[in-house]
Amino acid sequence: MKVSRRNLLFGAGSALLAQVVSALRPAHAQSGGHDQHSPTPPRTARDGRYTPVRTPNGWTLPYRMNNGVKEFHLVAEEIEHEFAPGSVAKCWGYNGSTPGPTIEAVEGDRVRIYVTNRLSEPTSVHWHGLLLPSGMDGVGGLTQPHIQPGETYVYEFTLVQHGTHMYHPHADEMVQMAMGMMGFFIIHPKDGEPERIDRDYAILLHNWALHPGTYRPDPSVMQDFDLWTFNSKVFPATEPLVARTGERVRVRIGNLSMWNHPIHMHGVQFLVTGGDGGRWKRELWRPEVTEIVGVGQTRDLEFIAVAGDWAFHCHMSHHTMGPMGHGIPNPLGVDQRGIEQEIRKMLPGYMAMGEHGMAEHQDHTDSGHMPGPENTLAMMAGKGPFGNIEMGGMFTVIKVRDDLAPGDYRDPGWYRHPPGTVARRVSGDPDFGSPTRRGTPATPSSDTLPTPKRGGHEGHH
Ligand SMILES: [Cu+2]
Repeated sequence: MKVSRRNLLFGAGSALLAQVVSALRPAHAQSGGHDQHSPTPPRTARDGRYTPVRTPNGWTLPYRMNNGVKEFHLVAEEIEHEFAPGSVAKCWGYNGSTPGPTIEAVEGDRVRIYVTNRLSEPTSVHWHGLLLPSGMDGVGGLTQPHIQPGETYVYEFTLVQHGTHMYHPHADEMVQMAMGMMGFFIIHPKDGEPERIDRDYAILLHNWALHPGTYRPDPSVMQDFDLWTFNSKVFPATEPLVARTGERVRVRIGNLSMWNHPIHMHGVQFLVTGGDGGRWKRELWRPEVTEIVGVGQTRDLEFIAVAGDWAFHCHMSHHTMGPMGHGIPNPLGVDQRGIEQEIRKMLPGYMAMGEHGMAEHQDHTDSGHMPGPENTLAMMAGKGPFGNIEMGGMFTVIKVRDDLAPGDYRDPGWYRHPPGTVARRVSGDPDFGSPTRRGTPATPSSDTLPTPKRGGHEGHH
């Protein structure tokens, strides 16, 4: 489901509308000059001049001002959720979506959050990482009575910190989180950002046991999940992260799944600049290309955008794939002609790993030879300008272009590479050239083999 700001405006009452419009104003206030090297004028988030967070495939919860208090209203409920076209499930979430809408506020704000329980079992909401009075911490049975079906509770506290935080139930957690109940709680620093953040994205990591042919996630699964998601979507349904060349981009990652995820970005070295503990002191920042975001953690990744189409994904290779059976024998190198059809007579939906690798699966499904089971996705479904991308799950593309207007988040299509900058075929002959191969007899030309580089590692000491 996609809820744009436009939908929100139309859906909201007029009092709310004024709030939403004023909440949107910072986006436009940010649209001025974008010279990366000009000093950032001092400004504070209290002026309303922060870059609103954008939750790809998600949305931000509108609030209402009531005597200086920001009032939000969450509704815990069952929803119909589409992971990607072809895979729909009954999930649980907030206000019609999983993840629930992003709550966004500023350090120093007083917030009042109503929580209505429209589930058929008790729930509660824990504000993960927030510093607040113990009785507002949302642990059912420990710090409050459970919110019974049909009831509404209210939480109220002052935000005394900033950073990338989350919310989720602390009642029948195993089930409620497995069903999709979670969201971001982003708090901007009251003194503003030391460097202007031009685009501020937030991606929540999750995993789901939606067995092929079924319509409800299985909460009993502990390790062997079928779907690995960015904001509850799998590639290619994940929205791209769009930026203009030279912009400072922050991607906030939160993990409420059951696995740690090494989140990997192509094209740049990003800086890890913060997380649950707010924006870190500069001495703590680290240049990385992969950052493990552990379960229950958040991390902020910042970089200056470089033109191109750059893959952005979890580096656990099974996490960039759609549903598959893991308990299958390894038939790589085995001629399987005829065997799979025989097995499928007894085991509908059986899918052997390919003889040459798994990339052939997509060719099979594309050609209609392999209809998958009902309500499930191909393992790898994405298509790019050069062919199949052979990815699914926790994968998206960072699309950086020179000519984007500030604040334009529309998908700009595929990158047009400058001439001469794309890898290209030089031969179709497997005997092409005279590559050095270990263990093969020396060729007459062996005296001309390139000398191994010396000193390549010395620089590290
Ligand atoms: Cu992963």
